[in-house]
Amino acid sequence: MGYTQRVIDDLKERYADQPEFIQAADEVLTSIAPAVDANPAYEQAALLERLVEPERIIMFRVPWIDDAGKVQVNRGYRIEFNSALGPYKGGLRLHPSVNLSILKFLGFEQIFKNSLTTLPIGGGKGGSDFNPKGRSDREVMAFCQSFMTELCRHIGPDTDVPAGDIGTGAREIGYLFGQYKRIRNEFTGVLTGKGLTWGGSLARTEATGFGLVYFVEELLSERGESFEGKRVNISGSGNVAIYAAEKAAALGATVQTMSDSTGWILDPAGIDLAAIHEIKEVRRGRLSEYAETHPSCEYHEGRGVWSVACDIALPCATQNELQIDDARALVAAGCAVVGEGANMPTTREATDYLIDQGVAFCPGKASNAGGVAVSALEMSQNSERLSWTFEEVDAKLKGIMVGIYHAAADAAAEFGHPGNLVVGANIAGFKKVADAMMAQGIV
Ligand code: NDP
Ligand code: 2IT
Repeated sequence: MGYTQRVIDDLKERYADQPEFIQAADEVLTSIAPAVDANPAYEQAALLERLVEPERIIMFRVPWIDDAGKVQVNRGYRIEFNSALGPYKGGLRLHPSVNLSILKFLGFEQIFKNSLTTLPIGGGKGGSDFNPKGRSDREVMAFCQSFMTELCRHIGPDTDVPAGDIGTGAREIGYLFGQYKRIRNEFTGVLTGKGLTWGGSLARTEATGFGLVYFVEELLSERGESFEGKRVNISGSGNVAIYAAEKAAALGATVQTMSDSTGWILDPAGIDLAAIHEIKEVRRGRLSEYAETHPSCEYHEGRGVWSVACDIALPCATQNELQIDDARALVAAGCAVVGEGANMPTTREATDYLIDQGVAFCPGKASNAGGVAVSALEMSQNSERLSWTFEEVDAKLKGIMVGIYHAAADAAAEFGHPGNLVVGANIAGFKKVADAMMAQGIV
């Protein structure tokens, strides 16, 4: 049995209770096996055994007081996974489903994603099982202050730089930043996704969604195609989904669907994105409100965006939301491209099926890297105490996404899987991290 397979088997036994982490690690390790087996020095240095083990996991209690005066207790986490390429970098997820398995999968993916950006950032992730939904601003602030009171001992602009993810947006980053500054007495770029008047980067809000569309646009242009006239189905209606929809529509596509955790909408005429912005970003409401004011739209409870025929599918909500039956329905209806905006939204079975059927599949660690890439640009701007224009940041973002597409496509071809961007992204991301870890000794 080869070295890579032994590490996978050991991991499956050791972390049998962490299915999402095993899913992510198994996919990466399986696809980098040819690159690993070509270099026996990796095994001597136990490179893979070190790669799959976080450098540090911080777990802590987060007590706070709700509006009724009751003490609430949540669990807080930060996974400092790998610092070979730079300070740990990655978002904070606030969602009741958060646990160690989900954060380890996200932190592990982040290592390779951040490597692909070409920018100097290591991989990390964190969050809490706190649910911001339905909480008042004061409750969210109380939670964020308590969370940061502990987290601030472990992070810093040259150590670990968190950002947003599901449930963590501009409001939460503001409260977290305020508390860090108060305790540490430092105004530094310790978080990204900050407000534009206090150190945030222009285009960070748009970056993940825009970046996803730039990545798919490059793939299409290699085939002599574009977004013009394409039917695009999107899942989710949060930060990533909204700006993916905006850019796809700007490039001439019709965005037909969006969803939230309650239901989904189909508007064949093209979704009115100003209305979505108002409902989801301003009022923090439900998508069902869209249907009330848009008679051309259908609203359905539950899940279902992948049952609608489309040319391009962009899953932008959460992990394992595009499953084998969805993949079969998409292929049967002629979908040619799946671009992941979320992290690991497609199950392994569905991914393999889509690739097998000739669908151009863009894995999230490549296609959603635009968010963290602009976060790294925010760090640069904070270090030089300057702000770049929207156009400057957007142009850099586009260049980075086009570069990631070609790095993944080239690595796929080099290792005998032309067109397989899963293999290509994993190998291209891995090689840089592996080189750095080998150079830095046994740490
Ligand atoms: P948001 O919290 O802004 O939006 C998440 C969206 O997905 C919401 O519409 C939410 O519905 C829906 N959703 C979340 N969880 C579930 C669930 N369990 N079932 C059904 N729907 C769900 O998060 P983001 O847009 O920031 O993140 C979306 C995805 O993109 C995540 O996988 C994240 O890790 C990934 N990502 C985010 C980046 C960023 O910069 N923000 C960068 C790269 C990847 P509802 O409104 O009902 O909560
Ligand atoms: O999954 C991700 O890449 C993010 N949530 C963004 C991380 C970041 O540091 O901007």
